[in-house]
Amino acid sequence: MPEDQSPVGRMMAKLVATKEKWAREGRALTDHPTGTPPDRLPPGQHEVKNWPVLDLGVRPHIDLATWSLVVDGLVALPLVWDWTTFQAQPQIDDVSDIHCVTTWSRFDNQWRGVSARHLLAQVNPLPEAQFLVFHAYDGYTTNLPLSAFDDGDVLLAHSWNGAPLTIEHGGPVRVIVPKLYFWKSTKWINRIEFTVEDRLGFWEQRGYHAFGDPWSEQRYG
Ligand SMILES: Nc1nc2c(c(=O)[nH]1)N[C@H]1C(S)=C(S)[C@@H](COP(=O)(O)O)O[C@H]1N2
Ligand SMILES: [Mo]
Repeated sequence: MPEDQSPVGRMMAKLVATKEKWAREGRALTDHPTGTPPDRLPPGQHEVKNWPVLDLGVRPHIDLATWSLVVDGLVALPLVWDWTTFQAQPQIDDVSDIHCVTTWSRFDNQWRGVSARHLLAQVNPLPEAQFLVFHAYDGYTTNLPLSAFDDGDVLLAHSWNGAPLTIEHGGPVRVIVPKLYFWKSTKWINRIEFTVEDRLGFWEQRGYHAFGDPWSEQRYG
């Protein structure tokens, strides 16, 4: 095809050349290194390499000798685990991404701990149990459907990237719910309560979404 030398033709050629250059350079794909599908980042999020700390400002120091996890409410077999009993449970490793409602995401976090499904098998939720409330040592609470907790990538994590979780990130044990915004991933967990109704947690009472799916941007409301 002969080159169109009209003003519009020259402008189009320049535009196409620019777009071709961008495509070669991977313009606007800078958040996605080679091998990372662009759809790994939910809408409105950007990738960070550090790990920001967000909480209510109270970071409880919990002695492992007195640490405990209570699981109660609508379950057939309520339990209390001390540290030794918690450590004696089967352990899983899972790698997942963090999506914080404040728009940062952090890829490839390596968690180790006790899976939610193992916990569910120990307590045997009653048929009327539809939701959970996590309670933490700092007074924080958050809610989610039992169906979201009953997932292969949900765990009670004590380690991150091969080292014990630091206090600021929720050690000795925090919940990890990778498919929901990170405010659902309760730090310093000490009680999991099974409920019939969806009882809103700390941020949910203050306007955050009851469910919090990052892929449909359920940030508020
Ligand atoms: N116990 C407790 N868990 C908590 C919070 C909190 O204040 N207390 N903040 C939540 C919020 S809003 C976020 S974004 C994440 C932050 O976790 P990080 O500090 O490890 O990044 O923890 C969540 N879990
Ligand atoms: Mo948050």
